[in-house]
Amino acid sequence: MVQLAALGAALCAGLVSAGAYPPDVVDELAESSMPKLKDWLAKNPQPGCTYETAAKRTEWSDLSLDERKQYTNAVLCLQSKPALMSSQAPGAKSRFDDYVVVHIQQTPRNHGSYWNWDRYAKDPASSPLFDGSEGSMGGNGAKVAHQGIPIPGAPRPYDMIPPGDGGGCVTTGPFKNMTVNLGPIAPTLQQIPRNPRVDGLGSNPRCLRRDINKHAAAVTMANYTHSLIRSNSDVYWFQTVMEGQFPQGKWGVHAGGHYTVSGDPAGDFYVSPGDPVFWLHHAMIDRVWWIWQLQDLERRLAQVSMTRTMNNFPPSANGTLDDLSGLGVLAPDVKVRELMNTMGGLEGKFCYVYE
Ligand SMILES: *[C@@H]1O[C@H](CO)[C@@H](O)[C@H](O)[C@H]1NC(C)=O
Ligand SMILES: *[C@@H]1O[C@H](CO)[C@@H](O)[C@H](O)[C@H]1NC(C)=O
Ligand SMILES: *[C@@H]1O[C@H](CO)[C@@H](O)[C@H](O)[C@H]1NC(C)=O
Ligand SMILES: [Cu+2]
Repeated sequence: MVQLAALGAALCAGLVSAGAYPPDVVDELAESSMPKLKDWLAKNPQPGCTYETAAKRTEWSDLSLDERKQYTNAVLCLQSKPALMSSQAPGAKSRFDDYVVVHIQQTPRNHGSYWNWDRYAKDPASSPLFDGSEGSMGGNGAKVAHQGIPIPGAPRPYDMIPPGDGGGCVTTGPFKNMTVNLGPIAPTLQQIPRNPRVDGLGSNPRCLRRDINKHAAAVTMANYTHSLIRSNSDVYWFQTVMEGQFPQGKWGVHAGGHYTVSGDPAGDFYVSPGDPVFWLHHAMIDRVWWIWQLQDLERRLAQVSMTRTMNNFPPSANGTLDDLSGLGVLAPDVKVRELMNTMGGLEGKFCYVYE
């Protein structure tokens, strides 16, 4: 019903043609898991949040044109506000950049709308997300010759994602005039000017580049996401398969989504949030995690694994639910457990479902 209503709204806005995106297997799994969520809520009432009052996070192409423009205008607004972190990161020129700084600083140890990968996986460059229209998140980059994206540690032919048809500056859509300030740190394009600081936090103004890539998008089709959710009951394996098992030639849906955008900074492991579409990709990551939790909320709502450092380097203690997670000067530290419950975390400030 929810999907029908959303499709109806999009149809009335003249955005998508009837049946353009019928529910995929992951959407069906999410829909059929709602009774589990309602049962759990009945047994575990949450502070300040009920199924009826929960906000609904809506897929990009299910938003009306106006709603999409509100979203991209909000991003442009963040990009017009002064930075709070420019003393520690001279390259941070806006409030948007502040979030990129936090990600750069936290990469070695650890997001409204989302992007349902499957909808656009076959032809991402022509999709409502990247077609360059005013209702998109901006278009592909201009075509420039470049190599593909190397995947270190993967066997041939999975060691290189072939290039797409872009690679140059984005010239269409809401972010056509956007300036990228921070990074690069781990660029996947060769022509990116170097940052004046080794930590990537210096000022390095340049255009937003993309290389919308259908080869990477192919591993984000719904059957991959469905298998990820259904075949991994342990959070360690769920996380490991999601992030990719490169030595086995499996890119994973996480890397798949990042490299669907590619370019600069989206293709840069550290600086990727500097491309506004990062946030929609990571909202989908959150949605997939949420659907995974819904399969067994009693056990999965509060399951974490792995240590506090990436690949346990340098060696560190196991992460716990009481570890603090923060956004530097942007938000106070909170316990990880509060961030894992979308139905009442942070005393009910987190209260949302995905549709
Ligand atoms: C593009 O960016 C430049 C530099 O930030 C600015 O001066 C100009 O007004 C912008 N143009 C548009 C159409 O936003
Ligand atoms: C998903 O489907 C494609 C073909 O449509 C197939 O090549 C691929 O192996 C499938 N992936 C999984 C994880 O089932
Ligand atoms: C850390 O987690 C691993 C995997 O769950 C477990 O085997 C190990 O005993 C834990 N280490 C400590 C010190 O608790
Ligand atoms: Cu990511």
